[in-house]
Amino acid sequence: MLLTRTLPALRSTAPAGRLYLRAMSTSTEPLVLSSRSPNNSVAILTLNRPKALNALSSPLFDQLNAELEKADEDDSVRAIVITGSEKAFAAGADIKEMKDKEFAEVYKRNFLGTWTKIKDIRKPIVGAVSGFALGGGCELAMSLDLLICNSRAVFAQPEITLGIIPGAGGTQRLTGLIGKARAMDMVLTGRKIDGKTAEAWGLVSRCVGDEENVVEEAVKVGETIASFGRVAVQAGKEAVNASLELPLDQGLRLERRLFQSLFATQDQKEGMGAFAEKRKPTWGDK
Ligand code: CO8
Repeated sequence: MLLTRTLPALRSTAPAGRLYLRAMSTSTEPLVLSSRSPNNSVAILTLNRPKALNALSSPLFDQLNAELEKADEDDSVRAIVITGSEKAFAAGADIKEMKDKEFAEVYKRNFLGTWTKIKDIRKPIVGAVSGFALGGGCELAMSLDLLICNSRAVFAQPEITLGIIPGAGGTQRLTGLIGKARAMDMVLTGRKIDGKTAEAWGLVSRCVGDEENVVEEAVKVGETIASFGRVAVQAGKEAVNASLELPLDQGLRLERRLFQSLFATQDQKEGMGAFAEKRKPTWGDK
């Protein structure tokens, strides 16, 4: 009886990627856990404030940024996965940290401004979302390159219920991804949507079923990306992200220049040569 009562509680705070983690979380552990995929090519960063449903406090975000920069500089890492627990990817910015702040202070200190650093990471980042991705949690997810969720995922921008609006992409990226009508619905009513709906609306790349482990799926995606040449992968990420910022003619010009510049790489010779010789390419990342 005791076991059946405690098991769901254990499940709900377990890291979504527990298969890959070296240790379970305790209060003395870092706010972001770092581990690797079995073949070492994918860095897995797990948000680790399970009791606060991974609320994104400033110290947590600072650690996340530091781990991302470390992974970006580490040549053995070719892709990054960010995940949370089964119950919560992240339930938003830390409301308790924010609630007494004043305009002048948050403006002068650019409160939460460091959230945009994630844009500077050159390696692809795959998000693995289970449970709540609310407010800043949904915005963090949307700032990643590719999102995998499960059917237990819940996405929402509930800021309106707190007397504020989204501040890190919940009106901008969200509208680009799901369109104005649905974005207005989510931003102005705080409507929650599940993983399947998020997939149907184009908020995530893939929604896996309950029987599948979302982190395993994300790592598989990361390992697929990791199996390709890093220069082309970086160029692909840069070109797709540029489409969010540039008018079409400029975006197409940038895409064409990046495409043409890849003919200066050994990997282009290797990739096309291997195809012609019917063999597997060996990427040199140059
Ligand atoms: N901040 C701080 N603590 C939180 C947060 C949060 N966002 N979410 C949950 N917690 C804490 C709870 O306070 C609680 O702590 P305690 O045990 O000490 O009381 C613990 O996590 C567990 O939460 P609940 O008991 O509420 O768990 P439930 O399963 O009953 O409910 C919910 C889960 C539905 C997720 C509920 O906790 C909830 O509604 N949370 C708040 C969600 C929310 O409103 N998020 C948006 C926050 S605002 C925001 O993200 C703005 C981002 C702007 C970024 C700008 C960058 C420039």
